[in-house]
Amino acid sequence: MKLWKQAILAGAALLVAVGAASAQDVKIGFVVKQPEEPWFQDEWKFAQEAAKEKGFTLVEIGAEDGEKVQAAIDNLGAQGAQGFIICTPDVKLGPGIVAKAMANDLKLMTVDDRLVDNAGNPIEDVPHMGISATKIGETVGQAIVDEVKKRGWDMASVGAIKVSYDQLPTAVDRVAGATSVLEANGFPAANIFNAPQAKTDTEVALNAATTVINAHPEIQHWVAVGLNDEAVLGAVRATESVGISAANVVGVGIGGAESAINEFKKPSETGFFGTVIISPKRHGYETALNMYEWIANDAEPEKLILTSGQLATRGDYEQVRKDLGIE
Ligand code: FCA
Repeated sequence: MKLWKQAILAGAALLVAVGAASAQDVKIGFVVKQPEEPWFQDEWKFAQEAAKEKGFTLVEIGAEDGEKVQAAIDNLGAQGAQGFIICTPDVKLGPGIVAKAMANDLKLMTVDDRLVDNAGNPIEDVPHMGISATKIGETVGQAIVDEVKKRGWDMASVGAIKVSYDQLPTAVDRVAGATSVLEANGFPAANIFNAPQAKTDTEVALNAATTVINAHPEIQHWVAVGLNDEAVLGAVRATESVGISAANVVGVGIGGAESAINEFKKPSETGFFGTVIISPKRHGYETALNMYEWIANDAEPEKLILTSGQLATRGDYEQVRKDLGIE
């Protein structure tokens, strides 16, 4: 009887030990397309919080192109990781990423940008967390409409710079959401000018927007939309570079990370009127936690989670960030 008891106790201790060891053995990659962008740094920061809390290792990798993505996945496999989360530089790499993950026996989740297959349809098997792109775009559009009305501008004479990045579906949905609200509120479709960007950073957006502004010297009042804060900041910088004052510009971005905060902190108001703050905590912490649960406890993550956003301006962004738990 005594022996039995001892055996059971020893077995229980062993189980506990195995459990603890496996948390330490869990290694998860977090691969992002633009490591220099504050949004992605925030995602990493919150993902590391999950790692600390659960005791696993989180490997941060920046992968700006397809080759780097391939190398990152092989590298994670060689390091003995069990899974990774990725925001890919190009959603069309989808089938290749899925194949590489399988070859390396790695679980795969995506964040922000959803992989597409060869026909351009989302790869629904891969668990994904993205933003509610259309709805967030609509919030941008409404914020602009409200501010244009407040400033008493004649809607028919306002120009809109639409900084677009059409190879990324979430970007298309975001700007389409914004322009749909502009048009529904009497904004002439003919005054919405496309400023396509080949890369999603401020400098490229600035160049694209400058072309639009130079082509329309008749326009006195400008509004600007784009897929993220960097895109809208590019448009705002473009208006500044040709001497259009902040009072004549209403740009509303999406993100709410350091790029937007720095703008709000400037001593005087700029044309960057607001941003729809999205949650790097959910996209970083929660995806990492879900991946951990999948690896350690076989709990499969939901296939699709779409997160929401909240409008913030110079006056209230600190409070909004606090409310969202992303200080
Ligand atoms: C895309 C954009 C990022 C961020 C993210 C949620 O990846 O490029 O700036 O908005 O979606």
